[in-house]
Order: sequence, then C-alpha cells, then structure tokens
Amino acid sequence: MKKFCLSMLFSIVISISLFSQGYQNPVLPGFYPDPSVCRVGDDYYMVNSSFQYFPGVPVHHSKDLINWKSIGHCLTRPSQLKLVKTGFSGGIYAPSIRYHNGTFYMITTNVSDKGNFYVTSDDPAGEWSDPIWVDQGGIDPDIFFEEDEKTYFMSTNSGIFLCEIDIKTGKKLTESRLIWNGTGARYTEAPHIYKKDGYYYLLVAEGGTEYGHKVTIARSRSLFGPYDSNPANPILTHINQNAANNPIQGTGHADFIQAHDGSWWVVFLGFRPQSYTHHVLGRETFLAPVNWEEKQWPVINGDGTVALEMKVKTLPQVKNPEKPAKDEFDNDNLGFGWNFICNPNLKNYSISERKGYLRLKSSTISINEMDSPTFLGIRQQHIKFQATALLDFKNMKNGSEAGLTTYMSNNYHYDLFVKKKNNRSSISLLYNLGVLKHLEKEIPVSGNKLYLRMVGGSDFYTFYYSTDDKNYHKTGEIDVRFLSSETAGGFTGVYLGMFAQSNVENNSYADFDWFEYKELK
Ligand code: 6LW
Repeated sequence: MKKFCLSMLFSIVISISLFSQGYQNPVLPGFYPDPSVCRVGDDYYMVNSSFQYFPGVPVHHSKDLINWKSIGHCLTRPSQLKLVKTGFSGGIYAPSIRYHNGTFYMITTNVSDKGNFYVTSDDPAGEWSDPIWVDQGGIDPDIFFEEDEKTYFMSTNSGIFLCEIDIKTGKKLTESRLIWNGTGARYTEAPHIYKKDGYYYLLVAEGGTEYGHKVTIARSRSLFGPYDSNPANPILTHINQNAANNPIQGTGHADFIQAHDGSWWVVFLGFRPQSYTHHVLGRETFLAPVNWEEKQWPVINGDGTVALEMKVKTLPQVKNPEKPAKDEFDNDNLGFGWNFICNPNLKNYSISERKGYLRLKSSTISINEMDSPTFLGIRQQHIKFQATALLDFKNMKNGSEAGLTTYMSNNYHYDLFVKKKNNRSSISLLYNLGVLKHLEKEIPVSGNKLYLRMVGGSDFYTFYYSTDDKNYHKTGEIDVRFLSSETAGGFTGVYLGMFAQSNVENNSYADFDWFEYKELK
C-alpha cells in the first residue's frame, strides 16, 4: 500500500511538472497577426487584426497563454465595422486590448473608414460598444491608463505620437507629440507603454513586417519622454545569423503581459516560410518568456529568438476541448471560425432553410472582386492540411458556379467548383494568378452531389473530387508559392472557403452538407 501511494505521488508530481514544461509555437497558428493581450486575474484575452474580413478582431481566451479558445469578435455589427468594397488588406489593422476598472477596451484602426477608434465592453465575448473615434492619425493605436487619473492615446505616424484623451468621448485633451522614432530601422510602429519600477517602457516594432522585423524598447522617467533606447536593442528578431535557419521568421509586433504568478511573457507575430522563402499562412501568433528584473531591461527568451518547440517552464497548462474537424452545419449559428469578405449580404447565407445544410445563394459579385461575394471561409492553420466538403448542386442554375476556394485575395486564389451551363454540370479547376487565369480542368459530371477536396502541402495544393467519399480523383496540383504573401502581397493569410456566384441574377443556390478541415501530419 505504502509503495503504491509513493508511486502514485511520484507520478502525480512528474505529470504536474511535465505539464508546466514546454509548449509548441505558434500558439495561434494561421492568419492571426498583430497580437495584443490583457489579463484579468488568471484569465487572458487576446485580439488580432482582421483586415477586410467580417466579423472583425477575433477574441481568444486562455488560462495559460498557450492554449487559446475563440470566444467571439469585437466588431460584429456594420455600425462598428464598415468594410465597403474594402480592398485586399484594407479594413482593420493592428488592435490592442486593455482592461481598466472593470471595462475592456479594444483599440484599433479601420484604414478604410475614419481611422483610429476604440470599443468597450464588460465582457470580452461581446457585445462591444459602437466605435469612439479618436482624432489622432496613423495606425497601431493603443491606450495607456495612468493609474486612475489620466488616459493617453498613442499611435504610429512616422514615429510614435502620444496625446491625452478623455476616455469617455475620445476627444483629445492635449496636442499629439512625437515621443520616439525607434533605433533607425524602417517603420517604427506597434507601440505599447508599460509602467514598471518608476519607468515608462515604450515597446515598438521596427524593420517592416517581413524578414527584417524586430522588436525594440526604450524607457523614460516621464511619459512624454525623452526616451532612452535599450543598448541591447533589438530584444527580439530573427534577422540575425543566430536565426538564419530558424523555421520562424519575421518576428516582431509584440505585446508584454505579466502573468498571475508574476512571470512576464510576450506575444508577437512571425511567419513560417515554406516552399523556399514563401509563406501562405499569414503572420501567426507566437509566445516567449521574458526575464524582466527590477529596474533592468526585459530580455526575451535569452537571446531574442524563439523556437517551434519551447522548452521552458510555463504556467500550469489548461487544455481546451478539441474542436470537431467536421462542421455539419447542424447548429443555429455558424461557429466563430467562419468569416465573410467585407460586410456580407446576409440574405445570401442560410443554415435554417434546409436543416443541417449551409445554403449559399449565388451573388453576381464574384470572388474576383474587391467586394462582398457569397463566400464563407476559415483560416488555413497548418502547412499540411486536408479540407473536404459535400456539395449538393441540384438547385444551381445555368450561369452559376459553386464550390471551394483556396483564397489569398480577390486576385490570387485557386477554385475547385461545379459549373452549370446549358443544363449541364461540370467540375472545374481554375487558377487565378493575378491577370493570368488558367483553367486547369473541366470535366462533365452527372448527379446532384460531389465531394470536393483541397489538400495543402509544403510546396503544392492538390485538388480532388469524389462521388462516393472513397475514391478521390486528382483534378490538379499547383505551387503554394503563387498564393504567398511574397507573391500576392498584403497582410493576410490563406483562407479555405466555400462560394457561390452567377453571371446573372438567377436565384441559384448551392447546399453544403458539411465542411471538414484537418491537419495532416
Ligand atoms: C500593422 C503593423 C504591422 O499595422 O503590419 O507587423 C501592419 N506590423 O504594425 C498590418 O498588420
């Protein structure tokens, strides 16, 4: 008995200590750039930018900064988020989330509307208020609360500018003043201010959000400066020799958080190149430990680099239940992972007209346009994945197309779809590469149902269809690199979407029975 108890105790101790050791980066894979995080007790909330996608600014919750669960979005109503014909990578830029006296604040920029604003809520899962606009230009805004007295607003506009605001109205109470220009690299941006040990620390990103990205820091005894640069800058970067072969690149745009056990951490963006120097997943969210001794400069993970496998002590880890791979469209609402492009015409989407199906009604706005087509997509979150959907195309009309798309932008996407023409159906695979459009295949099909599949790998996307979910016929294969940020540009990552479109108004619609996404190992 005694032996049993001892071995039980031993295994409990081992599992607890193993449990709080190490984690996998990125902590939020796929297109989740510009992370910002706040804490209330032992609850952590994170926001990311969302650009032209709707709803805007995803919110995640965690107990350990490692395991994140989607709890909604900050911008769910057109009154908060106007995205009219918003182009590729317009819309919502970098957000910040802060908590002060019982209220959450999410501060961001809509570059396609009136610029900088914040919304408030007492529940980060929503609803959030309508925007309170701030008349200070630039991007990457944040709010700093000076104890209970004053509120300051900062943003990036060729340097970091700061002013005092009235937090109730957003009105500026002082002039905007330039407080720091960074260390000399291009694009000083992403400012956050923290007060610690009698210093104001100003954290920024520099170098641009590509390979030369870095995080630097300065400090001052006075909020408006002058700020002294850390002699050890940059405190995080993968541009140097020590990270030349690191599978994570472009690390930057960071936010610090002090955990409930007193430890310090940093969330930041980076990307994972594949197929030589291309990345298609967009910029993802990473986590690293910070050593921040009293009155000293913060040090990120020892040498300012991070790894996919982080072998460090963590907060006690609390895993979330695994998300089912298949969305059967059986619920009354769509899950938080689904996004539209720009403000959707909600009349074109239904999960109630046919129980257990997602009905997409054709729009004459095609997915090639910088507008809101009938499109619903999720982020590609893994380099290797498989996405399959069962499409019922019985009610499609002549002149209509519906199917799946691997979508980076309105100009760069690969589409596998059913086309109705002259009362005949065919399965088509079309590559959209900027002005170059290539129809890889068009195969006549009969019946009403088809399984469509997109498979992602390091170098290629491969497309298949099946009539029985067993035998999948390869339709074509094309390089991932044409959809990469390096080729297509912009700030977003690839979405895997369903769409329906027609060349005339014809009341055509397509029913999707289910959509399944899974990582391939
Ligand atoms: C963001 C800027 C940046 O506003 O890219 O990587 C811009 N950093 O800070 C868009 O995400």
